Amino acid sequence: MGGLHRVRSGHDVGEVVEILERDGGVIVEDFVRPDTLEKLWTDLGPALDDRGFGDDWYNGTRTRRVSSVFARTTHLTPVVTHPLFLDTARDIMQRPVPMWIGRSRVDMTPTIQISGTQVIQIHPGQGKQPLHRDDALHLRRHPGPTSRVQLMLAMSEFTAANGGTLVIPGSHHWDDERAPRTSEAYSTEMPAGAGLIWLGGVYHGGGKNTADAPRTGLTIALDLGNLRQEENQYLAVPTESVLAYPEEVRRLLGYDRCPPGLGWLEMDDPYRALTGE
Ligand SMILES: O=C(O)CCC(=O)C(=O)O
Ligand SMILES: [Fe+2]
Repeated sequence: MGGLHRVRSGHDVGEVVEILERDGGVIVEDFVRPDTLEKLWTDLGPALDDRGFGDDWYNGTRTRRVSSVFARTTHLTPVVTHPLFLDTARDIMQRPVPMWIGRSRVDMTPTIQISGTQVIQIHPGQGKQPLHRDDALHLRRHPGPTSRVQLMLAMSEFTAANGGTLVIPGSHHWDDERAPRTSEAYSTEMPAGAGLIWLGGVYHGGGKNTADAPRTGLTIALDLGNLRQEENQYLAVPTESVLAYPEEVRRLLGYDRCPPGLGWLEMDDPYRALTGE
């Protein structure tokens, strides 16, 4: 299998779901408009400049990482609600789960939620990150149902030389015994404003930067609503920042209930407490 398939923003959601389920990833060439990207740079760039390099081999010692992204900018709605990200994630993860409650046979459809957010800036001299599956955070077994769909928005151009994300297409189909090899991985090459979407079971990792300028990506992970959020969004994003977003995004940030009954407050929808209704 070659590198990942490339589509444009208006591509049919159902077809992109098929591509994701088959290959584990896809590249959307024109994921955000230039003005959105510019606003994201204005809000997030200074925080990156102030941030020191990481201090461990996994997160990178020539890599700057800034989290709590929804607290730092109000311009993520077109990113997180992009149909080829959110609608495909809903389609892939919000599959009804049948159960008996007494003598009633009912289907429960889980919610999805924003889990981890980060701006990742890989500087020249950073070596490649070990290939890994991000759904390992939830100790998922493979192959199995997808519990994560993730976005990497290119805030700058991604190339093979500057650390474009390494991806092994189709590796979400592998079992837990098969080890990933770098020789099987493809570098994600995409212009600024493009997006890589991949499933949590796909082996991937940050690439090695042998170029002369940093590579900057913004990642947002959507997880099944019955799993713990990777990043603690309740503490990361102050209430006033949550309220700067529309209802759909507020619910994705965790102010929602996952059927049949996770996340309630006083046995009610936590969204009501957020908005003071
Ligand atoms: O920076 C990248 O391209 C990927 C980073 C990554 O996969 C991670 O930190 O989990
Ligand atoms: Fe990762």
